[in-house]
Amino acid sequence: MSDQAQASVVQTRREGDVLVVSINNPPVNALGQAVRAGLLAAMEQAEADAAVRAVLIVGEGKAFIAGADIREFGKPAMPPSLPEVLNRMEASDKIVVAAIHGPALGGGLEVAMSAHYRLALPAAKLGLPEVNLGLLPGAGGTQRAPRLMGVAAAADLMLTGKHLSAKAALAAGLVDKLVDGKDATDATAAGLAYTNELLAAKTAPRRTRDIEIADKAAALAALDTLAADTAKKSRGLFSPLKIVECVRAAVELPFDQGIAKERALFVECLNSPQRAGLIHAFFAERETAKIPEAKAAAPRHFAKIAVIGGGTMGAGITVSALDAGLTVTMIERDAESIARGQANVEKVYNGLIAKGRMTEEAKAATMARYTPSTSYDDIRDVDLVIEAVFEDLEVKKAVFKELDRVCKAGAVLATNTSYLDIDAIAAATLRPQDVIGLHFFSPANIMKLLEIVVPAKVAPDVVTTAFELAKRMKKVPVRAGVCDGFIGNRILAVYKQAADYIMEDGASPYEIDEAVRGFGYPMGPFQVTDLAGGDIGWATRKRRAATRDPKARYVEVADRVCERGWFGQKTGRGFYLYPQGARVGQPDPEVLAIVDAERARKGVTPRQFTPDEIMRRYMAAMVNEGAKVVEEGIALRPLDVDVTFLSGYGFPRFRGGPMKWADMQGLDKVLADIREFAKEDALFWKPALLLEKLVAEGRDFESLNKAA
Ligand code: 3H9
Repeated sequence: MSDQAQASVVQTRREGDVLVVSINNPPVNALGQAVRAGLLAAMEQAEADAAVRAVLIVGEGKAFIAGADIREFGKPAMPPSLPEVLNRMEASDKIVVAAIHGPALGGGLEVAMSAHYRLALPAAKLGLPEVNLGLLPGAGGTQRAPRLMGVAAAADLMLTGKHLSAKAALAAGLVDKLVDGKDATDATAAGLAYTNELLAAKTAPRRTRDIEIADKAAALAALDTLAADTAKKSRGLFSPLKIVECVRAAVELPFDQGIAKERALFVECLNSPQRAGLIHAFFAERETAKIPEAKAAAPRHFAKIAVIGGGTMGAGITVSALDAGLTVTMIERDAESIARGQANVEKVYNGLIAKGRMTEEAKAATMARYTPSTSYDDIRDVDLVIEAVFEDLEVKKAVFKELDRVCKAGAVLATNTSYLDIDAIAAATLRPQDVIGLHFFSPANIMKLLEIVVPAKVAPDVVTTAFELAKRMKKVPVRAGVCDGFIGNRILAVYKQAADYIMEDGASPYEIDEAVRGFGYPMGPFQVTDLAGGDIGWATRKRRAATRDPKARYVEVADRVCERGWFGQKTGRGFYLYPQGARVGQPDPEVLAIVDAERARKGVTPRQFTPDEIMRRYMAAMVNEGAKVVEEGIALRPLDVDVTFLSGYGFPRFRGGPMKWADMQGLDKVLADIREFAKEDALFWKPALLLEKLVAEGRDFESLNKAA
């Protein structure tokens, strides 16, 4: 970085006795090397100038400072380090004040805690969210936060990664003063006034490092409990326990030794594969909104929408839309169904009221934007329609014919199908350019993923409208092409099949679920089947039976289970037993007997699988189909596959997604596995051409993310 670039990201100017240091590194003032160097230079300048009596630190633009520059992690360290800059800042004999008007996160809050005094504007957000990136606060945050706000509150801030409002930060002792104002200019003015007040009162520097932690014995005992709790809750995550260790060091050790301990543990986190996975997930989730249509077409205006269908899905979508501030008309076929639809919507809000997370008044205000109807004529003026009726092509086509008849020109017509041919649905209208897929995941008001499925004839501004809707609903959108199952369900069908093969070849469903949980999933595939209802997959298998390749291996265990009426949790048994409505299932010897009988019928001699062998197959199937989905353009980039699985299928976030996982294993290793498995079943384990090509060229999936 040149001196000029440094000069431009950190600017200094004199205002009377105060050196105003403003950070101007869009978009979020991340603490890249040039900013760190600029801050250090500013402190040197202040110290060298006898006329400067105080330093005021402010951020330009929307943020104060959003933290370290995450893009630098994993690359060689570039001095000066942030801890070095901040120790220098804290040690200064001139008083240092931070004025915070926006996000002060991670390293950004660490800057503020190293200043001697802090003030906040109402829009400030303060937090130490490093844990979400597989890290811990590594620039003194683990040592300074407990001194400023107490051990328990600081540990909670670091373990949850939550953001505190300005008011909450004041109450917690993180800031000294709250002032009115909205932007960087107001922060500078308020910061100058406060600094001048401090100077007038001859206030001395007040260093966070010098604060004594109260009642150390009680704090240490609480930390023992917290460590045990964290070990239980953080399921396989590396950094949470390291955070607790750092907080313990803050209590037990002198400040400088605590900082040394923090540094050592920070570097361990930095070097962990979890950090790479989590940071990949952070950027990938922001990349999926970058789509080819975005450059060409602004979204269409929408405020009024219609949801067709008031079942679980329709009601969940309605709640999402209402929560996004939209006006919703729900259509059902008769009075009874629409009453049920409305009840489904109200049930969600009543649940929130029962938990104290919503008031009756807020519910009434929200429901005022909801209109139930049994007539399509009531949606003549809506801007956007989402159809969520029974999953049947003919039923959906009939709905779209109706929509074509009544909706105004330019209305966006979306279907929530999870696998049907959207081109065929679009062809049922005279306006295929307005028809798109919006695949929500159940429960639609909670699940983050939204697959935006782009049929052949759709207009670009309908695609951007769908992305805008996702943003308004706070969903994670992924652009997908049309095929059976789109990105997620198509890949799921394949690795589920791999799980079935492993089961028939010798592992029990319980061993497979355990291996998958051991990998970091909250549940294994057979538990998921039981939760979703075995009848759903059964219906899909029957639908596909006619087109199934007769040479393809087909495992009938799930069909045998369904034939007995064992559809999972809702029927009290499925692959597991759920006595008296239990949520957690117990292994069922009768299911094992079905598995044995199927093996015997097929002449399979069962063999042992270690958890590692199970996961090698499970993941190889997932990655291979993921590569095919990218190769065919169904997903724009490998990262779109990653985000689909992270946001919609419970894939462990710390592994970054299946494609990132494959990159970290080495694509050559994954391909070698597939080739080995292909010796048993060449039809199922056919390597994706894209995978073969990348391996031949010595490239990884990430190279495709970068090139896109
Ligand atoms: C840390 O601080 C470690 C230290 O303890 C120790 C150091 C030794 N770096 O989210 P948005 C980009 S770890 C680089 O869409 P919003 C982002 O990718 C850090 N880039 O906006 C996007 O780029 P693009 C701890 C960053 O308004 C653009 O900025 N801090 C960083 O919805 C806009 O972001 C965190 O974990 C970064 N740190 O939300 C905070 N942050 O336009 C992470 C953002 O090219 N950041 N970008 O797609 C956030 O939570 C949100 O970005 C924030 C703004 C709330 C700030």
